[in-house]
Amino acid sequence: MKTVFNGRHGLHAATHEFFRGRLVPAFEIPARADFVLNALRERPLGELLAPVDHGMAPLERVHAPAYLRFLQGAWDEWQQLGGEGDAFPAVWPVRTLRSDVEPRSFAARMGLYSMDSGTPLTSGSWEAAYWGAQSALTALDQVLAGERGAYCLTRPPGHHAGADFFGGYCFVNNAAVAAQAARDAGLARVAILDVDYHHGNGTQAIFYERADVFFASIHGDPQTEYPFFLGHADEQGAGAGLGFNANFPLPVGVDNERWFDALEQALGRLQAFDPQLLVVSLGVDTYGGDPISHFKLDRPEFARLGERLARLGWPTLFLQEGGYATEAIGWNVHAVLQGFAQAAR
Ligand code: SP5
Ligand code: ZN
Repeated sequence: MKTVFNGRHGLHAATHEFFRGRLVPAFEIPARADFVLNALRERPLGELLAPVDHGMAPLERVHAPAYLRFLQGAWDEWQQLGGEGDAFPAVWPVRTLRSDVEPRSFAARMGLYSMDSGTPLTSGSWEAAYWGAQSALTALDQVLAGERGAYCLTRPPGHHAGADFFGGYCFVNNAAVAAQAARDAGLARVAILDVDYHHGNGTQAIFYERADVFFASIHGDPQTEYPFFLGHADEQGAGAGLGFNANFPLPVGVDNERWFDALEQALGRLQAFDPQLLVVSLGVDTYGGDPISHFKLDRPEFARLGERLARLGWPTLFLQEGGYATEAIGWNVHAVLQGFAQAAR
């Protein structure tokens, strides 16, 4: 299985994030991708490719042009404002406030276009995120050309980013960009399976009213886990999309058999949908040793996940999302991909 590697991921490098009233060392750091790359170099699963530039159009199919313009210029504006260190939002247009008027103030637009204060924006965030989406599109090209599977190694991740907001360490929704590009390439039905520990609120929202992209997610219960405000089991889609969204929230500390039960339920829904492509939002923060999450998967379970997905028989695009036990994520991701590659043969 080929890997498309976003060689510019390191341009997004936050030093700190807010946690319980203070700045703590950032969890979503460049070393994450380096550990995955090292594992793939030590025990190669296929060629390593660089991203091909597909331009802005595929991003604009998913994200609001005004939001993309904001992201592109944000660092310069922050500098002009005299911002020191990474940029954080401090005010949000909740409920009774207006979000239909884009203020001139940069501080206000940081809030308008974000969902949390836990996602530092740095000097190279836009460039890293742009090339991340290009990497996802390049990996999709491999699958569209007939490869059984492909993997996109990138950061920052994407699944929390909505059509017009960043958050949860995410800026551009790579899974949504790839799924939409697959639709635009002529595939009628695309399934997205999100196995990151956190609910993929951005991806869900982008496709919520659509019947052509099925979103299924297994994640920590939003009653207690980030992103808190989406990801409940009663969210089944709306309008034409009713019945094309399926959430499987699980309690903190859930055992692995119950996680795999939820996987079977999610896959049953996807099988009924009969997709022509499977996009996997591959977060490995479900790992027992993850510092911010509370599931217990380990190396054998990651291999089992890969094998199980291969047995579905669908062209499959893996996109890197979360996973914060930095030194373990390389081999955790490798286990999923190797499990897939061995069973896909
Ligand atoms: C893509 C992805 O996995 N995003 C996750 C965003 C989670 N943001 C909230 C982080 C809360 C940090 N909690 C620290 C707990 C330290 N014991
Ligand atoms: Zn996550």
